[in-house]
Amino acid sequence: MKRKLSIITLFAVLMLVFGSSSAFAQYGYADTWDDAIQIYYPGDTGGEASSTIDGTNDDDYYFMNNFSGEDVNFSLALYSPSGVNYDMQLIRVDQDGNILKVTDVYDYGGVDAFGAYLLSGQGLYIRVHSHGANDYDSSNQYRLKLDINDN
Ligand SMILES: [Ca+2]
Ligand SMILES: [Ca+2]
Repeated sequence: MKRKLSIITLFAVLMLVFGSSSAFAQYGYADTWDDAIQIYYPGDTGGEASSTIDGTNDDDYYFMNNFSGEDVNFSLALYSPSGVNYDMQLIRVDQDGNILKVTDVYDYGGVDAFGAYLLSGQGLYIRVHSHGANDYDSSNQYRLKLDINDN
């Protein structure tokens, strides 16, 4: 377990180094795990976030924290701005930060949707990223919507 943690820490440090290099300096919002915007705590009924993707290397990380909650059935929907296509990657982790599962959400085009359970003791990173080389728009925001469904 210690070894896994240190690999993840190294990964985070590498992401920080890349995130702070000049090529990506203009991004600066939720670019790494450490900067993830938390959109869910146990007991929340839903959440929403919006921002821009400024380039093909710009990532925006969000986080659902269910470390102390009950199992929840959730739905995510990502609405890309008109004319561009963004996708979601989901990274499920345990309380020690170990990666349990990585899921690339199927690309439906301008609106992607995904539903699943987030078990008690788990967290979920949501990485919003561009689909293709020309899929970014620093002027118009995407919208990420989280719904918590009745179990
Ligand atoms: Ca970003
Ligand atoms: Ca998409």
